[in-house]
Amino acid sequence: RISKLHATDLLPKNQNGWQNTRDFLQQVVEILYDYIKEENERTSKILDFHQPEEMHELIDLTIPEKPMTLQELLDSCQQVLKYSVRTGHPRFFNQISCGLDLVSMAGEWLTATANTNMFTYEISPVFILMEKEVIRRMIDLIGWGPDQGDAIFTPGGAIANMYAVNAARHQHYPRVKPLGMSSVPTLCIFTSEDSHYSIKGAAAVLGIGTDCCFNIPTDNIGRMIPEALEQKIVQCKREGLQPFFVCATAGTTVYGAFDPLLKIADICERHKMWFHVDAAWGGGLLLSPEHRYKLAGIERANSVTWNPHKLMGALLQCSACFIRHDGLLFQTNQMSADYLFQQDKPYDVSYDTGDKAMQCGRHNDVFKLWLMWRSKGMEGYRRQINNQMHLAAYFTERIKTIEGYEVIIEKPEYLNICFWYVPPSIRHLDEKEKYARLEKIAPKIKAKMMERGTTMVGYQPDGQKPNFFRMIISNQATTQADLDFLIDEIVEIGKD
Ligand code: ABU
Repeated sequence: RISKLHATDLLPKNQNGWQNTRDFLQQVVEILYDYIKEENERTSKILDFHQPEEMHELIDLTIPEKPMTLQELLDSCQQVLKYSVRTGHPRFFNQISCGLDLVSMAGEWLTATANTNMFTYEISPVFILMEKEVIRRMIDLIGWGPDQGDAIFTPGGAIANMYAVNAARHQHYPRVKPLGMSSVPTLCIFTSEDSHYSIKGAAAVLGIGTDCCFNIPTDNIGRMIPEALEQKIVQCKREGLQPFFVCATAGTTVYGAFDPLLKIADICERHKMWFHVDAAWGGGLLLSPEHRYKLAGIERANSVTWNPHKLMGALLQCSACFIRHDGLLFQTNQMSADYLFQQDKPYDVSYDTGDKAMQCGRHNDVFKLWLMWRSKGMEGYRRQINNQMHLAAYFTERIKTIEGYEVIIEKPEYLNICFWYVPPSIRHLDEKEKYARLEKIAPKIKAKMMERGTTMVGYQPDGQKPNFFRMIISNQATTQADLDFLIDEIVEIGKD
């Protein structure tokens, strides 16, 4: 029946179209059910990889002149999912954000249906209050006082980091907002060489300049060296620059390292600088009483980035920037648009969050987090995160016992395990030759893995280190057997 119908046969165009609407949505949901079921079956493939030109042939992506039928739309939904990567598959280890939490997904469905904007209480009364509640809970976990802290949910951690740099600059140099950078001396900021590239990106966007974003060296497990930081700050001051911002990372992207927050906090205090912690990845550990010590000192931060779409497993996107000084987000970003933020509304307008944000329209990212968090409670998260830490330790120890595997960091601090796989044919080579050949091994194994569609794991080079795998264990569906599968698969593919 649906094959002859069009969108105009549905609500709201067709006021008698409730049955059609229900049938259509029911069928969409059936397609999603099938996808979810299949994604959770270990025998199903993670992806059906094709080169872009081939993919163009396989799937029609054109926008037509004439309306398509509902059946054609359903077929499109099916096709799109057929060629999508199953990021919730228990053997998907490719990204820091992976897994599909079904309660969070249900939250995202509701959010899409409610389809509202997070800039005013007027149009999002419940979600605004919910956001305040969740932000408060996260601030308590960071460890700020009851009267401290505010936050804004942002489109990803890179933007959250940019909010932090901007707030810091406004706190130190408020004249930049009206007058621009010509009103201040040359500013500079600091972050570790293993930190996320978005700090440099923020320097570029905010007019500080990438050359004035200094990368501080890290130790042998990827943590910023505090003495090197202080030396660089002193040198910059001597050269006439104005250091004002330090980013410490809690959970670096490649090695999962935690910078020494307490020592960095001391340096920032001594030099009267803003102390930011990029805990986009590591922030979730605050939910584990056993592992939160790795973030000791975060309570001294002036700002924190924390992405619940990473370790906490909220659906993409769910990121937030926390600022300890309440009111600063408003002061930094407020533009007072009269058409949205009228001051004579019939409620307390401090509940209108829009003027805290750089963006105007803002997606509701809190509902899926709130619903999921309620489904687990604090206890559920503690179990989930401790289990992932246990799996990471298992994986690390296991590969150390298998010929050909070489770990890069003997005892990783977190859920990133970086390693080489050295195939039998090059094991006998001297170190120099072996490392030269290794550059091509991880990409080759990964390409084969994608062709097989059985599992996925990322790789990258780092400085002098040739391409190595970066295993991420943040998918709550993953078990020990899935890790064993990956280990065997790499050995199997790596055979010459
Ligand atoms: N900050 C995004 C990290 C993406 C990834 O490494 O999976």
